[in-house]
Amino acid sequence: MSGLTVPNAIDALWVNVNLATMTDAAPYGAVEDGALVVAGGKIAWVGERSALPSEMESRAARVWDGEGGWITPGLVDCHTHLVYAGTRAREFELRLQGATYEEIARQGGGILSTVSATRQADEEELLRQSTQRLLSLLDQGVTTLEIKSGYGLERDTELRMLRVARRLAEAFPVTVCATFLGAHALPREFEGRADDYIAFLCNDLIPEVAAQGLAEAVDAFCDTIGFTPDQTERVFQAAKRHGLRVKLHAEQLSDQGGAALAAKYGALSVDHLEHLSDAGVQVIAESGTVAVLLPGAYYFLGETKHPPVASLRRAGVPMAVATDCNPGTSPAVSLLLMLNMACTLFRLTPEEALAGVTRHGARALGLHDRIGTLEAGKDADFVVWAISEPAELAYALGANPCRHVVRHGQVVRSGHKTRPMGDSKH
Ligand code: DI6
Ligand code: FE
Repeated sequence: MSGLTVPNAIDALWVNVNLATMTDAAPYGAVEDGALVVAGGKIAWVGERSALPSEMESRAARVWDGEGGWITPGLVDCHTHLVYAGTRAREFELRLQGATYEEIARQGGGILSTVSATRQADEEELLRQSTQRLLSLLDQGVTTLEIKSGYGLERDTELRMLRVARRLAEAFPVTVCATFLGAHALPREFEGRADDYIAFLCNDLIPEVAAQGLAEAVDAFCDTIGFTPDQTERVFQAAKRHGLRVKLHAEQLSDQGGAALAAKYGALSVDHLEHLSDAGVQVIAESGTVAVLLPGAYYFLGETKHPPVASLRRAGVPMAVATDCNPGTSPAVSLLLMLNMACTLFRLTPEEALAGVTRHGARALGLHDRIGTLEAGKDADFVVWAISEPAELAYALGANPCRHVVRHGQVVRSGHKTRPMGDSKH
């Protein structure tokens, strides 16, 4: 450890714990019997307990006992539509009676029914309903999430949704990346005039969102019931003009070549991808775009075609995993459950799934320099789990072994002191 500078003020030292650092070093970048040092909200040192510099230990204001569990980076949910009003339980019943998601959407239900409910909800009501979902994610170790607009489809409600996303970040210990998804569906007022709606987004709303600093990125739904690749491209061009990153709901229900289009615009991520072609895999592999897999939507819609995980893996495309938390296709408020589904439904390994909600999730938000792995210099965002091995996080169904959540060095949640799935070591 030559050349190591030890900060004068060490806020905390975590010991009696194993570390899944989630760096490239397989498996899990694991360090058994590790130590993690926090100073000024950052990770100051991480490694084997036996290699911990003695000054780090002597200067620590507080020593925390990890009780033999595991620390992972704080979880990143890189694709959510968490801010909305109402539910779509009735639509769920209709689908179980045989109606398809597309049929319901074409009859004016689906996304548009959430648009009606969200337009009617004032900012406080929207904040209240969204908070409930957020708390459930935070309880399971999420420290960063993305939130999209897209249930307003007109100025005031779109801006309101984005403001609520910002307010959630102020009210709770979580980092929020906000994404403008005005091109989610065509509002009734623009029926038959999709190009006019796209022009309104490009000329009016995207500039205003950018000027108010309400979003970091712009997303669109490029599909048969969404927008065409041409319309999507116009949205991307407007985003570029206003300094916003892009991402895309691509190849969810059909192959529109959306992923390749997004890659051309330097997209942070392309998301869903059930219908992604081999050519599409090659293009995103070359652009460094993250593939975001959303097993909740696949499961909830009863899809049978799954994303080309083997090809993505072979091509070295980073794969993230997220909840897609939304009222229509993935009413999911558990990122841990998505880990399990990514493994059982899409055949990711538990290690890939965990990388999908840490290292690659961070990359999908452009935050990989700050979060996503346990490395000195990164934000001290991490979770202490009551588990015997990291694969337990993907293995358990509906368990929550989260013992402590730490954000920017502070313990912001504690609980669940038992090993809910049993303990192989005792
Ligand atoms: N694809 C989805 O799965 C969500 N949006 C999208 O473009 C669904 C949104 C909804 O049905 O409310
Ligand atoms: Fe989505």
